[in-house]
Amino acid sequence: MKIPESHPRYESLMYRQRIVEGLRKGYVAEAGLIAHGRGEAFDYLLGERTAESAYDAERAAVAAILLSNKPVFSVNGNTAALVAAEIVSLAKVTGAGIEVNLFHRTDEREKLIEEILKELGTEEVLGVGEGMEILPHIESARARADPGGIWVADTVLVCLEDGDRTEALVKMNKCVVSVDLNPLSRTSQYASIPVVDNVVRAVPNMIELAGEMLSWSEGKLRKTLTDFNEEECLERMISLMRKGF
Ligand code: PTJ
Repeated sequence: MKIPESHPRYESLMYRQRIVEGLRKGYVAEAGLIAHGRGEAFDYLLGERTAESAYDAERAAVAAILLSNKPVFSVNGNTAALVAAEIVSLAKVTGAGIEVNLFHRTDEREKLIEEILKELGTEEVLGVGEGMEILPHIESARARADPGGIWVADTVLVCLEDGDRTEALVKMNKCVVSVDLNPLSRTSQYASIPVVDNVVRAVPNMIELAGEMLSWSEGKLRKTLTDFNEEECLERMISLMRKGF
């Protein structure tokens, strides 16, 4: 479908179209359409822009990633459809690994997302095929963790997913950065750094922040991280949504 650029909701419709195309190509899950609609509703409540406290979380997330020995970014169907190129750029700037992790996992979807990430320049895409470790207390395919990736990572970026994996990863003493527009979701509630923002704004913001923060001293990065309080950040986001922007 061709969306006229003059349409007042052009951008939103374009992102919706990307999800639909991802479904047609076979790498977005059917449930990904429902998840996207839920995200759109939360984004309305934020005025479809990055709130100040979300930006603070994005800055803390970049500090955590830059301070990590082994950061890994997890990619699912919706994330691949919306921000594959941006995830690859952020991984390049920060030296992070990229791992495919799917809830509605099939070999075909996993391979298609691997191809997308490789075409964008990722040399090694983690999480694909056999030989994965299994995270404890998770019964879905989301439990898969690459023994050279998320399994041994100290910081993991997860976008648009439910909370059981975030909880398991935090219990394994990993720093979990989540990107989820719902501040009440289990993912946001359990994450070490909950970014309540649309992934299409959060990841580009983090690329820009990383460009600036790469030259920061370790002390300045540590201070940015310790100054961030996840509970306060979520309270601010919930209050913003209640009051209206
Ligand atoms: O590709 P798969 O098989 O791993 O499946 C991916 C989905 C998204 C289908 C799966 O993880 C899922 O069902 O997720 P949930 O439980 O619906 O959670 C998705 C969360 O992401 C919800 O809280 C949405 O509000 C939020 N969300 C949706 N779109 C965006 C978003 N958050 C940030 N940016 C968005 N664009």
